[in-house]
Amino acid sequence: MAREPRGLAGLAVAAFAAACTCRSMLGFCPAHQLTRPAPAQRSRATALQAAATLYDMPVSNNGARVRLIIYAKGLDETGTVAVAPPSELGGLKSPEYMSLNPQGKMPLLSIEGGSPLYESDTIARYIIDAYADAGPSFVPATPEARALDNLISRIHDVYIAAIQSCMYRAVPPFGPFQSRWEALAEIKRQVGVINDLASEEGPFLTGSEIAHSDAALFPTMIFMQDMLPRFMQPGWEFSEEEAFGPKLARWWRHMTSGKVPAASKVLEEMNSALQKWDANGRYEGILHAGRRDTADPTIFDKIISKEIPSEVVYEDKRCLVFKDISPAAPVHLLVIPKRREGLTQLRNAAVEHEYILGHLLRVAAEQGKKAVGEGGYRIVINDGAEAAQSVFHLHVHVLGGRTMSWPPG
Ligand SMILES: N[C@@H](CCC(=O)N[C@@H](CS)C(=O)NCC(=O)O)C(=O)O
Repeated sequence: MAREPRGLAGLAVAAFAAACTCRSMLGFCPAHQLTRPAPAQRSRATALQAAATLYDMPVSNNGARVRLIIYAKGLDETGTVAVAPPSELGGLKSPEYMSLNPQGKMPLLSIEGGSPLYESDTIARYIIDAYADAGPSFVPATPEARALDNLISRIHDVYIAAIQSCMYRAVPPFGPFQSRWEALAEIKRQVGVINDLASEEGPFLTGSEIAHSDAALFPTMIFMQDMLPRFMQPGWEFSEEEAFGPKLARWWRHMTSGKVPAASKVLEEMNSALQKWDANGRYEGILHAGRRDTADPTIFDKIISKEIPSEVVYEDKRCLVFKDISPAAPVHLLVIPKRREGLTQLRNAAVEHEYILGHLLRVAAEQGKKAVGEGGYRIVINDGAEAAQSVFHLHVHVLGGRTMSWPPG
């Protein structure tokens, strides 16, 4: 049943809006930055007690999933559910917050007289259930549509939200992915999976009525429309139609048309927080977005694209191994990354290159063993012209088939 209005809407909204402007809103801050405000400054929204308080910040897509449902059901306007920043509880990693949500993440729903809830999926389902009579139900009408709703939400949670940090975090891992590029490609693939599943008729993902999966996916798509274009490069051109697929592009247009006021509100909240991320240089250091490999192409690009023929002995999605055209030993292979990612030289190596450096060495070892059998082989990486590096695209030499001297010349 919908709860009685408590008239706290103004306070709750004011607390949340004030939070939009504070520095801690500009990123997912470490706990020590989220200092507890003095009691006099604290919002009265929680003190005056709505039936529940959602602790969240505008930029949080996981929280926006719950906010969208709260807004569509009018629970904020009636003061039934207040929305407040985690700083009201001392910040995400404060003992008070952690005692309510041991994950130390947003969103958190504190329920008057009840146990706190965390994890956006659980909170969203609770709100849908507890306030079933307020506004749209968010529950599709048929078992098939409900199964589709659950499936889309789950794909979003397990395969997209889990790796979304590849779009905005400086360093890996991005969920199970060490490579930003591979994580981005996976996000794109999973968006395609959801596009294939989405209702043909629309305008929502499961049909004519808004459902939980719309609330789950929409905020993450706000991230995507803001962030994916930053990663544009040949072979990764961004357009809504191309990146989202035809059904999701049509759904996106509907959700952003103004015809779904709760979606418009979430869009505005998230976009204004994302603009601040941008203004604060969030993407400047991010590989493939603000920080790109702008060094000149080398002959290896043409070898990778097969414009120039080479004797390839091994290839996978990350690297190419081919015979050196002026061999310095009976066995002389070059192992190179297919994506240079700024690795013109080894000295540019950063945490985000660990996945490819490890991969190159493992493949070099495999190919070295294969080429020399029981004999020894030497791995060489020349860093800089003084060290005899001639092509400025990182490459690992595998040398063998003769006795080597030490030290190398
Ligand atoms: N699986 C969780 C994920 C929650 C999550 O990662 N929240 C982010 C904001 S969208 C957060 O609190 N990040 C801050 C941190 O991890 O310190 C959910 O769906 O609620």
